[in-house]
Amino acid sequence: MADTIFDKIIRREIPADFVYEDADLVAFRDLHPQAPVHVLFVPRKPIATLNDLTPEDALLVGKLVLAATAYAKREGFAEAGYRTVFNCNHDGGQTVFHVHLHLLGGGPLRGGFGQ
Ligand code: DGP
Repeated sequence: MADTIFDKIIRREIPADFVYEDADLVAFRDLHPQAPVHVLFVPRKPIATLNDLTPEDALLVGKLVLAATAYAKREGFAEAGYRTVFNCNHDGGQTVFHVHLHLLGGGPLRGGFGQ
């Protein structure tokens, strides 16, 4: 897979505002936040899109989700609520081709389904 901006961030070659990291993933604030809190949860493993996941990535995807929910709880907005999003490819609005989970919260969010 081609190197992306997120690989450079993971390798600390370009700066980012990290909020969490462990052996499997990193989390840092989105450069263009769409909510009061907008954090990206990114596996260290370079997987381009959701379409490239394999069954062996199932645990990794679970860890991304759990890291995001743990962060929302730590930051105190889990009960109020939040949104998690994986964009996939062009029609899904994906711009960085290294799988990542968006966590948006910290206040009421517009544009949800059914609104
Ligand atoms: P997506 O559209 O789902 O591929 O989301 C990519 C997000 O990555 C987008 O919300 C903006 C963010 N982003 C792009 N470049 C950088 C960067 O250099 N640093 C940080 N912190 N975020 C970035």
